[in-house]
Amino acid sequence: MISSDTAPAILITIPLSHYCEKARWALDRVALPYRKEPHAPLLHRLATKRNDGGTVPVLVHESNRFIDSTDILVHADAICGGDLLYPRDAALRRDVERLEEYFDMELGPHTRHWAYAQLLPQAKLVRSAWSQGVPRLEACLLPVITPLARRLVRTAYKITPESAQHSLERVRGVFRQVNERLSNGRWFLAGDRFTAADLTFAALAAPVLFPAEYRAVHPALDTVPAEMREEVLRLRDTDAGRFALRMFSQERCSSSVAYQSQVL
Ligand SMILES: N[C@@H](CCC(=O)N[C@@H](CS)C(=O)NCC(=O)O)C(=O)O
Repeated sequence: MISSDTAPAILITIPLSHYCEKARWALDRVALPYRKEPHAPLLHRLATKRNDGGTVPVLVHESNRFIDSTDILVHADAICGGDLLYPRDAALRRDVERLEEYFDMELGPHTRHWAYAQLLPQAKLVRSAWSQGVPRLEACLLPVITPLARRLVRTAYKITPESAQHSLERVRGVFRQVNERLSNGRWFLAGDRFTAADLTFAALAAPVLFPAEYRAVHPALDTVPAEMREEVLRLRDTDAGRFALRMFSQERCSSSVAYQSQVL
C-alpha cells in the first residue's frame, strides 16, 4: 500500500499517445497519486532517456522506473493492494494478461498507424494536437520541429497508402475477435468485472473511435478528413466499438471523478 508521505509518481507522456492514455487511466483507476510530465514528440526522448527508457509512457515512482505501459499497470495494481486491474484468480489473470498483450501488439500499433496516415497530411491539425498540454517552451519550438517530426513519424512507422489500408484491416480483425468474444452477451472481456483487458482494448482503440471521455489530446471528429470520419463512424457501429465507448463512458469517468482529487 502507498503511504501518504511518499512523493507522487511522475508519468512522462506525449499527450496524443494512446499508450499514455492506457497508463493514465490505470493510475486514475487505482488512485495512485501522480504528476504528469507531458512532452512534445522528439523532445520526449530527453526525458525518457534520462530514465533509462525510450518510448512513452514512462512512470518514475520512488527509486523505480517503468518504461512500458503494461509494467506500469502491473506496478500500479500491485502497489495499491492488487485485484484492481488484474484478478487474483490465476486462470482469469492469465486470460487478462493474454488479452492485454494481444491488444498491445496488434491493436495499438495499427490504430496509431492508420490514424497517423489520415492526420499527417494535415500539418496544422497535427501541430496543434502535438502542442496541447506541453510546456510553453516546447510548444514554441513546435513550428520548427513539426516538419521534421512529421517526416520522422512517416518514415519510422513506414506509412504509405497501402500500409494504412493494411493497418485498417488489422484493426478490423481485432474488432472481429472482440465482437466474437462479446457475442455471448458478456459485459466485460474477462470475468465479470472491469480489468486491464477492457482498459487496454478501449484505450488503444480510441484513435479510431474518438470517445468523448478520451483524456489523450486528439482533434475533434468534425475537423478530421471526411474519409477518416466515415471510417470512425463505421467502427463505432460494431459490437466492439460500442463496447469500447461503453468502457469509456462507464469506467473512465467514474474512476476519474472519484479519484480526481488524487491527481496532482
Ligand atoms: N510497448 C510500449 C509502446 C509505447 C509506444 O509505442 N509509445 C509511442 C507513442 S504511442 C512512442 O513513445 N513513440 C515515440 C517514440 O518511439 O519515441 C508500451 O506499451 O508502453
